[in-house]
Amino acid sequence: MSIRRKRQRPVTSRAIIAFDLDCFYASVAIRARPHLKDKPVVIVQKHLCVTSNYVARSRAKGAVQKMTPVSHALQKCPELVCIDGSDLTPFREASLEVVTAIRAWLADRAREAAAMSNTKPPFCACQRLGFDEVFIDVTELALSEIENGGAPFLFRGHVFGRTDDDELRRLLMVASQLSHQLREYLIAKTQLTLCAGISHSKQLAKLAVNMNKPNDQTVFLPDQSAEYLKTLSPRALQGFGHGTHDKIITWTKHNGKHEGIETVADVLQLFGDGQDGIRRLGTILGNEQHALHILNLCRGVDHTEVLDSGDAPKSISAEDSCRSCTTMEDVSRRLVVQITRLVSRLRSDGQLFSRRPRALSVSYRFRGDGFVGTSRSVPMPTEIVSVCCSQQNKAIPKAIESIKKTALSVLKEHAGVQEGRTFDLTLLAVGASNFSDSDSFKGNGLTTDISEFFIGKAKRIDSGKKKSSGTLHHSQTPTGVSNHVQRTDSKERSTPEAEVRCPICNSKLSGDNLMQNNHIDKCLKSSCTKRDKSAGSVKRARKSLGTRTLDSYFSKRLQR
Ligand code: TTP
Ligand code: MG
Repeated sequence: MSIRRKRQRPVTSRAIIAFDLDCFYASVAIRARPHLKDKPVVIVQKHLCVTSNYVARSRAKGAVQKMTPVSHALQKCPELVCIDGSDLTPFREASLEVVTAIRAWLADRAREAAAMSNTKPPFCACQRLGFDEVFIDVTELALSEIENGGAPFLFRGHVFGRTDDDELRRLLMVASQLSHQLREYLIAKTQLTLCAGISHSKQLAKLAVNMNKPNDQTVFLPDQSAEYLKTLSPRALQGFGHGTHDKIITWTKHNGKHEGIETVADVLQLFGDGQDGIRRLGTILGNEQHALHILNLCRGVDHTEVLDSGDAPKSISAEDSCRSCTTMEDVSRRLVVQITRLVSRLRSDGQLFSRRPRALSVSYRFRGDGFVGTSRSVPMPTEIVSVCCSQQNKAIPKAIESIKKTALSVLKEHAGVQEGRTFDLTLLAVGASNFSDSDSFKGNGLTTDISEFFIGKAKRIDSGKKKSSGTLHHSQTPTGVSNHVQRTDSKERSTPEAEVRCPICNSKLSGDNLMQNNHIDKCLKSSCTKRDKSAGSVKRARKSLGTRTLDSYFSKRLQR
């Protein structure tokens, strides 16, 4: 099954909602500690404030920006409550909870619309980006509400810009009503607030989301969007990341141009002269298609579709951005910690989605590489199968060892990181992707419970959508190594985690505890009796997936 795409309507008459949860990590942390509701709170990772609640933002008057050192923030606002955010588990779970609730609401609404018009339920593609952003294409649903005559033609929330297109205006009015109702539902269900942007493209919806924060929504009418975009920094455009920015700056310096690229207008000034500009930018970026996409974005043209990505993440990774890593001993130690984290997450993922990864990526960055790291993909060692599919504890040390061996050989072969060589790494990461069903491994005792089987089945339909779409870009060379260079500043942030969880007993450990005390081996031998929290979290996630997922699975089957 491929990712469902809608091409019936021109891209200029779509209705897309972008959601972004408010101060996400802080909201999740405060939800678990209601007494902190009115206190200024920051979430801390490696001595940096990765986010803060809006009380802190207003009290510290802009001094507690994201990524501010905690010491600095505390100087400005001594009453700050600092919460350690190094364990990403609660944020990951909350993110799944939100997206599951969104899907359930959309499915209900689509069923109601279908019942009224006696047609097929309209499809709303729902794409999660990172932990706290979701795009939804509500075009079909809004149209069907208009046809059913139940939708009021009124904007909900703020309106920015203008349009002379009456059909689009009506569509966005209904989309803003849907967005408002869905936000109300999510706030009631999850106690997390969120902002929404509504427009005819992902780009404009995403820009609108940030216009009125927190807990509010904005419709962006597109007629004069090109003029508005010109005044923005190009970094405000999704797709214009550090890598693109750095390459253009290097090129301008090299070519004696001193204009800089402060605004989108500057980029158009340099490359906006038709085919020549596209070719020039294509040479700089190493890809003409990407150049065309960037220039289109600068002009407010964005035809990218909302791809229904399912709930399961496309890739899972663990990374360590370190000040300096210069010895093989340190590389090995850091790899074991990251791989243990990865294995721990793959184990929970296997329980939830009945799947296993087929590709292992090893990413690294040397001092002086700026924000750009290099990533190599190789086939995942097969030992991971027993960890993900049959959940065998005793397979964990073997899998960690085997992944470490593979990662070390990638580092040696492609980055020259080996004994006797001088190097200085500032990032080491391992990731898993290219997931496939674990069906063929059911014989290993994977699923015995009937409900687990059906949830696994429903999930497998989603992962099937992804596979055949070809969105997994592991183009492997005959040696099994892909050569793409990856930006490491993507919105799917895998923020460095100070601690690691034991994949067996799930207790929190420091990297040293894991290595020096050989915790995993000890835990295996003493068949650790600590409560398996990962089993608890899987249970909770299943509960929040609820019967609706199963219902929609069955109703889809009945329609076929
Ligand atoms: P954002 O959506 O950028 O920020 P936010 O949700 O905290 O605040 P806002 O109300 O402005 O949307 O990022 C989502 C989460 O990602 C954020 O809560 C913390 C985390 N994060 C990092 O880990 N590293 C970062 O550099 C940033 C910016 C965020
Ligand atoms: Mg947010």
